[in-house]
Amino acid sequence: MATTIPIQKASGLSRELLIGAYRTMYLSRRLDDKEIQLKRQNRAYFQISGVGHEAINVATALHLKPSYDWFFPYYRDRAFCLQIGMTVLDMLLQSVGAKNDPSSGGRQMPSHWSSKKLHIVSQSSATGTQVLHAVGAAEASQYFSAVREAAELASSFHADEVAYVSLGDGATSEGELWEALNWSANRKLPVLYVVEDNGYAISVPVDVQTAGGSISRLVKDFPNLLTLECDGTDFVESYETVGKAVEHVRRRKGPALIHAHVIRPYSHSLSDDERLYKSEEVRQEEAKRDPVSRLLKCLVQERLLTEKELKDLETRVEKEIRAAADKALAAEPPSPETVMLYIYSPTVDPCAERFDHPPKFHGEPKTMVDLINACLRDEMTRDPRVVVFGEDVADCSHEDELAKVKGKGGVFKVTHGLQRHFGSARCYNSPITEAGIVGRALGMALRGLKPVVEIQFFDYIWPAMMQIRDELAVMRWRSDNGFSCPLVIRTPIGGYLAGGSIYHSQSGESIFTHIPGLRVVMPATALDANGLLRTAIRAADPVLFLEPKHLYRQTYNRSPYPGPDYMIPFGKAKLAREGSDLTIVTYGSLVNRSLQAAKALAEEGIQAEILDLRSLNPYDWELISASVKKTNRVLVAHEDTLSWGFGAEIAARLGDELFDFLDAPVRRLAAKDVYVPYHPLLEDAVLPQVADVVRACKELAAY
Ligand SMILES: Cc1ncc(C[n+]2csc(CCOP(=O)(O)OP(=O)(O)O)c2C)c(N)n1
Repeated sequence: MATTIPIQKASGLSRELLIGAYRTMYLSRRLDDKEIQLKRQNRAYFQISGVGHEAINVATALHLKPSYDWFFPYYRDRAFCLQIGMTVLDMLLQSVGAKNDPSSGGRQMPSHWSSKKLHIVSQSSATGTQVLHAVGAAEASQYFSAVREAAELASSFHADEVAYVSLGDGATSEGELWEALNWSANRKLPVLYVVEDNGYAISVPVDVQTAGGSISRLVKDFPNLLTLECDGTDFVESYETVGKAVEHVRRRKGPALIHAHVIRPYSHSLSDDERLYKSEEVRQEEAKRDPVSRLLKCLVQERLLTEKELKDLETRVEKEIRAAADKALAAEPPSPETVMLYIYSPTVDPCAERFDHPPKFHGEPKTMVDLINACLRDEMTRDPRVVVFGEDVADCSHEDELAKVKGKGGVFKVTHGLQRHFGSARCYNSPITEAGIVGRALGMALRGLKPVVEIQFFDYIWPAMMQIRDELAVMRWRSDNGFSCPLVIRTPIGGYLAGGSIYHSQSGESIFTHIPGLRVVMPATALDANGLLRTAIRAADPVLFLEPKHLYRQTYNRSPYPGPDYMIPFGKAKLAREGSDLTIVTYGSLVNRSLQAAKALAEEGIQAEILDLRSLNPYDWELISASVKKTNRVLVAHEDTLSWGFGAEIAARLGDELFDFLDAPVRRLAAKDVYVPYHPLLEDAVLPQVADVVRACKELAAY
């Protein structure tokens, strides 16, 4: 950037617009100062400022429409959110963590704004995750344009709407941005990216962060992406730049990225001291580019604002902030009893009776793959908002080839025929981007679509972990029930296939059952897979649907098609076998192994009762309790590794709540604490076998 700072020229913009913009910028600055004061007085608990970003913020907001476009701002976007319609009081209520903080009800740090009405989507603190949500929101827009019946059901859709997302220069290093740019450019999605480059990510300068020190230089050759660069401290230049970008996006020419050079004259947050890594010279250079004083200088020089008008404006701003601060400081704090509210939907309970719908069987027995596919077909037929995407899930991406081939439909063929039947808008392939699949699905779900996405193998879910743990599962809770993102992640899981080895055989469900806000289910039969998947799709919260791939095509777990309304409520285990001597609490691939073991045990006079949990979060404590009270001996058996596993949780609770009913210690049978190896002899040694179940039960019975 040039070191000499040109004076802004207000030509072409109305006086009203310029003074209005200045007012918001000044208000934003003074509000930051007020929050800093409150933090120093220990009346707020955190502060992060938008200082230095005000010009590009306000310029951008002036080109966008509240309650019409969609906004995914980051924590420096105070001036943006004020211009879009949030109030000073809204912001200060979050600073003090008030009960009536409209963004989060006292759950999130300040500067994590949310407004359902304005379409400001709740943000996390994770740098970069939000870009995928914006792409998903834009993908929803494209979907609504293509699938009219879905658009008719949308709560808000406009053919030229824009999804705005902003991020810092540091956040551009996150993989999510590259996944987002790749997909949004390829699909010409209506996303407006604004990179607010203040030269530092906490203490790391941009030339260390980014190859060549310029994000716009790196991305300028993305097809369909309009890349523009501006001095984001110059309001007029910013306003003109954003105007061009927004026009490109509204006209559906593709996404646009604005690289706006701004400053961060205050420390990163009040927990940081920038003097530790920025010299006095650097700080003085930055101060010269202060966007608020630059615009003021322009207004004064061009005689758009008299001294008196300026004084009035400043007085009104101070008054507004003081009045809001008084209210915020007097506001009621949140009550501790409410802390568990809105982890899940308060109105749709997937354990309720309405999700208990009997089967109407017809046809020959079908495999689990067939009945999952049948459920997807039924649900896509019932609701045009159900959309399926993932890696290889389509039959054939190139439609002109579709008639000439049989179609792929997933590496396990679970989604076979969906693209051919419902069209490429409703079932399509995604790049290999697990974070992208989940993050985009989240953005679509926010807009009322019901994505059912596939992660090709459970072993590869990990890039999506940030999206699952920090975004998907948390959205409803952190926005105090303002936003929700109900969707289904289907993924094949587990081993027993021989040859799957480390990267195609992993289990790991307990890592996900540990996440509040995420439902986790794992069927063991074709019928249960069909009924549970339907419940998952019709429920109102995110569901991780784990499909033991070893069970996909077994003959012993087949079932006739149960009809298009068959549903099994979550949290209801199945009594897979009745017995009186001990209880095996199990699920997934261990259900059939336990049944086989029970036959052998019966020959020795031991009657094992087997509970197939089916649903892991929530799980059926009632049935477990009833069974244990009857048999007084329990084995928890699962395919996942032993230590810190799902069985540990059940065993702990049994010890805690049913100790008096136990005649033996609770036993666990699980995989060894190691990875699944390639050679079948090694795999067998790691995963629990029928003989292991028999042995564990005999020991338990003999105790
Ligand atoms: C994924 C993630 N990693 C690390 C952090 C900690 N952190 C918070 S802000 C920040 C720097 C972000 O820099 P930049 O994107 O340039 O934005 P700026 O704060 O400079 O406006 C970091 C590393 C985080 N919040 N999220």
